[in-house]
Amino acid sequence: MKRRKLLIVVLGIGFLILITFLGTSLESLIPHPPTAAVQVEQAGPYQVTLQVSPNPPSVTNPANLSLQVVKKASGQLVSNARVTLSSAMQTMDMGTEELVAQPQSPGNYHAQAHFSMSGPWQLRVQISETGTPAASTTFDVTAR
Ligand SMILES: [Cu+2]
Repeated sequence: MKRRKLLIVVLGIGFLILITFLGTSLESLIPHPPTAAVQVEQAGPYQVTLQVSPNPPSVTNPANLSLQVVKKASGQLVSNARVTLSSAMQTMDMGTEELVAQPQSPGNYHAQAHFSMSGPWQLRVQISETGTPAASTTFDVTAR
């Protein structure tokens, strides 16, 4: 009787390990459809348009990220903001890459990010203007 209980416990633990393993490997096997090349998100008082080029970004080369920042209320281009980006893979901990986007033309900022593995990534964009609290939002970017 005691042996039987032990067997059940061992089988139970084995089953849990198997399920966890399957869950993890399935997550990396399931193809994620590419996200849109142009995406729009709201961040506090701002509206942020992200353009990823090429899309989907390739794992071998850095992708160009263009961001346009406008005031939600007025549609006015926001030119003197500090725009920082951080990218992290959604399905595993591969660390976080932090970047500062460089101003290009009024309201437009540019950065290059390397999505070094195929799958879903999350890109956090933070916008701060002097005298205004920083606002942030996230974009999903699927790399291939
Ligand atoms: Cu990864």
